[in-house]
Amino acid sequence: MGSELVRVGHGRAIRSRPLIMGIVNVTPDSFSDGGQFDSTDAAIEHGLELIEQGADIIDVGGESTRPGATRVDAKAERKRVLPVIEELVGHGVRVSVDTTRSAIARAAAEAGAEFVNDVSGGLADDEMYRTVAETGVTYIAMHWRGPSDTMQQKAVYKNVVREVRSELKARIAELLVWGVDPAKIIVDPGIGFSKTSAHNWALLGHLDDLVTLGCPILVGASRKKFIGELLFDEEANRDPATSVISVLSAQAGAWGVRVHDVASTKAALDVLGAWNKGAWS
Ligand code: PMM
Repeated sequence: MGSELVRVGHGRAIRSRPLIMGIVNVTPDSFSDGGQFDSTDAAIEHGLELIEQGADIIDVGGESTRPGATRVDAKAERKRVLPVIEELVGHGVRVSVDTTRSAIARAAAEAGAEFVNDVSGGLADDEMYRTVAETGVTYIAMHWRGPSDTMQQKAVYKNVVREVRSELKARIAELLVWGVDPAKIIVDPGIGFSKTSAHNWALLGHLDDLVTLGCPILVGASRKKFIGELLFDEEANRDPATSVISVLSAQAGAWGVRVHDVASTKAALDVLGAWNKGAWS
């Protein structure tokens, strides 16, 4: 599952560069693309454009998970994501479906999606792990403590890194009980989900602690509010800041980064690759 391994200090091995997962939100209310790609054709076009720019995987989502967002019904979610997945798969694109619903995950897998990206880590749907085991998809379990409308009330930790690590470890253990192939489990700290800015930075600064869980790590920090808070702005400069986070995530051993601005992420990671090559040649 992935790119070449390279040597880093202290004998640790990381990938030469993490995979780039480009985001296609097929939602009219997405906080990050303003609903620009809310039609099927526009979403497909955007996905293909992100591939041109260097994305390795396209993550297709039909439900906004921004803090405070209310749920879209399953029928509407399916109608948004399936035609986009089918078309992208038809173009040979590696597709991930961003869903918490097992029925959507199953339909996406049957349409050729390689990954199920579940922001609830399986906690929102009792049938999710069975579906993952039966379909054989690669599963991304994100750290989650509850639905978007109330999640920020659960941003309470004594030691956020330790607690997120142990809650992810419990997800991995349960997936294994369901017979999911350990090589097909990826975990994600869930930046911004039941986390304050301080929690997000603590998790990013200790990503290497999560790497010791033994599963590939995906990082989804792109354009999130905590970056705007750091920079004292609402929108400007979040993309370059995201690229720096992607580079530092790569250095810490991340398997993948989930981003909106694929072109600048690719440029930043190419620089990192050349830098590392130069340092070790
Ligand atoms: N963040 C969002 C949606 N899906 N999936 C994973 N695995 N990790 C994330 O951090 C994540 C996600 C919310 O961000 P968006 O609305 O900009 O896509």
